Amino acid sequence: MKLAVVGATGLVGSEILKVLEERSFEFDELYPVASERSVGKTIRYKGKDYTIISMKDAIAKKPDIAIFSAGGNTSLEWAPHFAEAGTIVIDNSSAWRMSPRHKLVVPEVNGGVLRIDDRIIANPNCSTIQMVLALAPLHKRYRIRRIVVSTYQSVTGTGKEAVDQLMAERTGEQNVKGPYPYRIDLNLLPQIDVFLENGYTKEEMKMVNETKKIMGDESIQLTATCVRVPVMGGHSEAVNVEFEEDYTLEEVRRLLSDTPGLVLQDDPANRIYPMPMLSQGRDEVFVGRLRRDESQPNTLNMWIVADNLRKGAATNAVQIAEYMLEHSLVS
Ligand code: 2RA
Repeated sequence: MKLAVVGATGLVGSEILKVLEERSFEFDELYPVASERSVGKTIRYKGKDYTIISMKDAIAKKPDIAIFSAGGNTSLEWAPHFAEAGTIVIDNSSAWRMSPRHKLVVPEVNGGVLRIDDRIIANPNCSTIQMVLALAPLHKRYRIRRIVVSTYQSVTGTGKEAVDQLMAERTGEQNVKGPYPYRIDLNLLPQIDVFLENGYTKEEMKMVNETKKIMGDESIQLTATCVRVPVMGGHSEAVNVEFEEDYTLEEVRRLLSDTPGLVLQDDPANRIYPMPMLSQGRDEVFVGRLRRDESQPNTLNMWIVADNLRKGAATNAVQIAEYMLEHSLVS
């Protein structure tokens, strides 16, 4: 099995390599791919140096699977060339997520949609992944009518330059230049990605549209407010979810506890609840602060936290690759 990692030197690309190593993902050849300026440099994997190669060289090697984390434009330009060579592309960008011809997958939720002829598979947005993993078992049992979500998203979601901006501001540097238009330390930004005509940001509409596609239910109503906060360990989300049917908190706890990949951290009396610093470096999605919304029937409040670089990106992408291999979908 030949594996390419495209964008191997980026924040998510590096996490993909870390996850592959931790999960002892088996392959015969590993091709790290990055921009021309990185070609010829090396990355270290399991104590061995691997030379970074160009896109063209990687395509020529006809990898079985290529995990992309190189941005939407790069994916739009190069993923089809890998696919034509027979490679299964698992792409972390938003380029293919809402394409009707491409699958958008969280393996534990809708892995069953994957087929042997899938060539470009989209990895959902990090803030979507953690929410749908927690909501899928509840949707199956009670049918979701409407979701109201507010997110508190780590600077790692923007990338290395954002982390550098936060750290520089935190050490007292003045007039720090970085991807954010304002200071992020001791501040928060009610904007992630660009604003659209309807007043929402692209990030907020990703949550609306991707959730419906992954859950396979266009009837789910969803509104989102996505906020950037000066946090490192992961994304947090306050979710208010209205069901068609009523529920009991006891059954909700059991359904969540029984879901692979979910960890219930819900003992407020002892200050046990999910926090980004507890999720950093972990692959699970953490759920807590479960309580009935007493302002309207059949409605539940939840707090959902996950490392956006792990389950929100690298781990979910690797799990899609594992799913394809485990179900003999790699020809
Ligand atoms: C963010 N979800 O957090 C977006 C992209 N990673 O910035």
